This record gives sequence, C-alpha cells and structure tokens, in this order.
Amino acid sequence: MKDWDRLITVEQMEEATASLLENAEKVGADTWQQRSKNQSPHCGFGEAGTCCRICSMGPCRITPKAPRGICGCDVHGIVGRNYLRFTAGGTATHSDHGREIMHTLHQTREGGNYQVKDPEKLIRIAKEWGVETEGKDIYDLAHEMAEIGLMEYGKPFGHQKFTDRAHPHTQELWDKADLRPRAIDREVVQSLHMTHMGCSSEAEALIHQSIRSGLADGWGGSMMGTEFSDVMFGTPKVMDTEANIGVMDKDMVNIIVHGHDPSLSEMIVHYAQDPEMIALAKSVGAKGINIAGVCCTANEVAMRHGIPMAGNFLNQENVVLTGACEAIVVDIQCIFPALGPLSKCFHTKFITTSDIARIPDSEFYRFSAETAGENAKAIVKMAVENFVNRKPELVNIPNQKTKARVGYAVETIKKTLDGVCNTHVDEMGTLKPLADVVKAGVLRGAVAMVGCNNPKVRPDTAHIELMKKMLKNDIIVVVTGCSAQAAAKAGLMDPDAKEFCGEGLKRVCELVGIPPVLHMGSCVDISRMMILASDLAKDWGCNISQLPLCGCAPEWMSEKAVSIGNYVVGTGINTYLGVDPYSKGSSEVTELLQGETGVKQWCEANYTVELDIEKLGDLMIEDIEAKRAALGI
Ligand code: BF8
Ligand code: SF4
Repeated sequence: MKDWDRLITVEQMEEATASLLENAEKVGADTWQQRSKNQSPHCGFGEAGTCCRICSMGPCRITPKAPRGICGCDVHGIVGRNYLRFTAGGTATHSDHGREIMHTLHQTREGGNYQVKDPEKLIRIAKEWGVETEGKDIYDLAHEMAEIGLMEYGKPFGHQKFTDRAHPHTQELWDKADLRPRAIDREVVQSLHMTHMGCSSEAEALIHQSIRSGLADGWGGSMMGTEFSDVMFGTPKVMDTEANIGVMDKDMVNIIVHGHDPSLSEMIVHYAQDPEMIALAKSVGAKGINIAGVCCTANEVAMRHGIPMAGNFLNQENVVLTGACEAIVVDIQCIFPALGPLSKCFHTKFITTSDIARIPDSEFYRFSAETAGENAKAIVKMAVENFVNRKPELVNIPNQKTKARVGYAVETIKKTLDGVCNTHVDEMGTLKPLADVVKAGVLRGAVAMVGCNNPKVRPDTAHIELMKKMLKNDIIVVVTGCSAQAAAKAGLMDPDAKEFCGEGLKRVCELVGIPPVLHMGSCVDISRMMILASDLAKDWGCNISQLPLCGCAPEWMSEKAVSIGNYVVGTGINTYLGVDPYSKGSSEVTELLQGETGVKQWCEANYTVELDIEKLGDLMIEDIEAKRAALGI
C-alpha cells in the first residue's frame, strides 16, 4: 500500500465505497445506500414539521382542508413544538455526555483508571468558579469540582456558571431576552413540559425556549464535557495523524472505536498499546494492533493520541465492509443499529458498552469507571483473538489515506499565534494577532464548519466544496465533528494543502505552520468555538455578532445538531444550514429562526437554510464581507 495521498476527491471516495458495496453484495448485507432508497420519498408532513402526535387524539396533520389539529392547535404551534422537542432531544443528549464526564471526574484517583492529566486547567476552572484551590490535593479538588458541575444539571436557582465567560454584551442580550440558561435538566424538562398537550402553542414562546435549551447545551453540558475531558485526558495539542479508510491495516488486528465519550476510547487505546496484548496479537499471526476512530470518538482520540480517523458518520458501515475489522467498539450516539446485522455478515465483533445505547445483535460489555481497565482489556483481548476468524477472501481495504494535522484547542490556537507573533500578553495567550490579520484583510474572516453527513446531501461534498470555496476566498475554516473528518479524509488538514488557499490565507498558514482547516475536536467541542468567538470579540473590542464569522452545518442530521445550531445562533453567530430542520411548514417559525424578529432580535444572529450548496457558500461570503464593511475594514 502506498503511504498516503496528499488529496483525495469525493469521486475517489465514492469509488472506494462502491468497491466496499460489492463486498456487501457478496455477503448479502444491507447498507444505508439501499435503505435510503427504500425510504424515499419521505413523508411530506414529517418533512415540513406539520404532523403532531403528542396526544392520542391524533396524529393530526395540517392541510388546507384541515388547518388545525383536533385540539385546535395551528400549524405554527405544531411546527414550533416539534422544533422544541427536537432541540430538547439534542440538549439532553449532549449534556448527558457532559454529565457522564463529570461522574468520571468524580472517580479520578492517583494511579487509578482515570486521572487528572491537566491539573493547571482544573485549577484555572476552579478559580473561575470561585472554588478555593490553595493547598488542596488535586484529586480532592477534582471531586469537589465534579460535584459542583453535577449540580449545574439540577440546581434550583441561578444560571449556568460558564455563561459568565461569554462576552459581556452577549450576557446582556441573554438577560434582556430572558435567555440565560438555568439548570440544564430544567431547560430540557421545561421544553418537554411546554410541548405537552395543552401547554404552549405560541410559536414565539416555543422558539424562545428552543434557544435557551440550546444555550444550556453549548454553555453548560457540552462545555463541561469539553473542559473536564481536557482535565482528565489532556488538553489537545497539535498532532500529526492520518485519515480515510486506508488507515485500516490488513496485517494488523483492526479495532474501530466509534461514538462519543472518551472515557471508553481512552481506555481501549491504552490497552491496545499494552505489550501483553501486542504479544498476543503477534501470536495469532498479526503484526500488531491498529486502532482507528469513526465519528466524534475519532476526533477525541486523534487530537489526544494521534490515532488515525477511518471515517465519519456515513462511513461507519464501510469499516465493517472491509472485512478486516476485528471489532467495532461503541459507546453512545450516532451508532447505526445496522451494525448489528452487518457485523453478523462478517467476523466482526460489534461491542456495545453503555446502558444508554443497547443495540440488538451486539455483545454488551457494561463499561463503568470502576471497572474500566478490566473491561477495556477484555474487549481488546476479544478483538485480538478474533483475528483468526477473518475471511481473507473478503478483505478489501481501499488504498486511500491522507495526512492530517489536528488538535487546535483554543489554548493551542492562542499559543501557536503567540509563538509566531511574540505577543505574550498573559499566560493564556491572546487572539490579538488573529484579529490583526483579519482587520488587515489578509484573512477575510472565519467559518466554523460542523456537523454530520446526511444521505439527503451527496456525502462529504457539501463539507469539502464549501471548505474549498472559503479557503479560496481567504476565509479560514475551523471544524469539528464529522465535518472535521470530511476535511481530513480529503487532505485539507495536511499542512501542505495550500493550493486551495487565496494568497492571504496561504501566507498565514506558511508563517504560522498550520493547515488551512483547523481541527477543533468533536461536536461537544463546538463549545471551544464559542469561547474562541467570545475571546476574539473581547480582544478585538467589538461584539460577537459584529465579527466576520459564521457557522455552517451543510449536511447535518441529528437532534444534537439543532441544539448546537440554536446555541451558535444564540451566541450571536449567523448559521447556515444545508438541510431544513423540519420547520418550513410554518411561516411564523421560519420567520422566528430565519427572519429579522425572533432570534435575530434577541441575539443579533439568525439561520439561513439553503439547499443549494453553491448558493449557501455565496451567502456566507456575502455575510462575511458585509460584516467587514460594517466594521469599516
Ligand atoms: O456529535 S457530527 S453524525 S458523530 S451528531 Fe454524530 Fe453528527 Fe457526526 Fe458526533 Ni455530531
Ligand atoms: Fe392533534 Fe392537538 Fe393531539 Fe397534537 S395535541 S395530536 S394537534 S389533538
């Protein structure tokens, strides 16, 4: 196999997938490509958000002949309620990930399965939260912080602590519009309460709560997930790794980690490096153990250990279809139930580990902080022993692999810039050099590209084409989630990938030694982007909504993505979507999300939904240029 390709096109990736689908056919496996066809066309009521089934008098569907449900709810109430429920699902999911992290933090101990790897960060956050740190044992402090963090979920009074980090103007807006999130669980529960039969049917109230629920995620649960993952597993640093399906190795035991919570993947990575396990792998005829990631877990382990990224959301079946996957080990979120029957068509062990994601046709190993070490070792051992069951005639690993430089946490971005510009304003560094290059027009602005793949969009095309368009226009791109893997698979995180950049961006990349697309982590790490935007506005001396900056989720699919969109918009950043969030059935909801009233009035930003990707890109560039003009730069 050649070592790596510098750039890989969507067409080449599609060829690779086509060859894997031949494998699927050989074994009679079902894939998302076929299921997506089976499900088409989608229900028009569902797509427009105009179907209600929140009570058993329904389901009610809104048509010109039947403009109200049986209870009298109109289309705006129904679409608004559906939107709020969708958001609440996302907030609950992201924030519960954060809660699991806080429980793991509570289990940390010296020499234990989980430890404090970044004590400075823990102390910094403790000071921020007003917790005494002097003379305290670091593990006592970790446990105290875990308890305080867990209270953020259910405290009866007060607002989310991390909202105090936001730009002062943003905080004022939130307070004025009554949008500052309270306890996380309260926002989720209130969302469910408001959408119960016979409660809210006013679109404005429903969208208002959708934004507040999203903010509880972004500046609450997700931010805790990110910050305390850094405390336990280390704040990401710049790392070189590889991406795309060719990172799987036919001579090695391949273990794929998939899901979200690093508490699992960190342990699997650790035990895969255990000499005893490597010796075992050699004894069964493999050269060693190869770990690769899929979905957000891939981001987590890439940016902390340089583990390669095999693919994103719509590649999860591909890794099994190679016939060379000994085990796919998952925890929570974005896991196809299809992996159950699919793994049965191969020798692959499909291993579930969380009570939150129980899936038929998997082997369940309950993973907990107390037993994490033995669980992880048992899983790695099982995968290694499974190597002998591989069917060589089914092995097909497409020869595609790129280089990727990852791990740009806010701290890393600041330090990288400081290193070049020698500003050293304080120990945390500053974003002033970034502000200066944007003010000077060397960079025109920035786009945060995030989110999933969705069969409604040709997979990865929107991510990759939009990124290239931004780079050409000297707009730097920061990425998380499956958008990050799209970039990495295409080679856009290779520091040498400068041919797509305009002159200004190219110069910055060369000077600073960065790739044109900066990897900021998994989806919970969009909280890093919020801090980056907030700190940039502070260092710039303007409000967040004035920055030449926007968010974009061109291929999004999950409830989490809507919750994220709400907090990005709620933080003052215009957000561009390539898939409609089931809202087009209501002119009122559309206006509240995309117009001049609603979230624009409350938070100075709104959504744009545009299914034509070329136009979506043009609109983002126009937005960035308009922001520059308004700032007089
Ligand atoms: O949280 S980008 S498909 S993996 S939802 Fe899922 Fe979407 Fe990927 Fe991570 Ni985020
Ligand atoms: Fe129909 Fe109203 Fe019940 Fe919804 S809440 S299903 S609109 S009767």
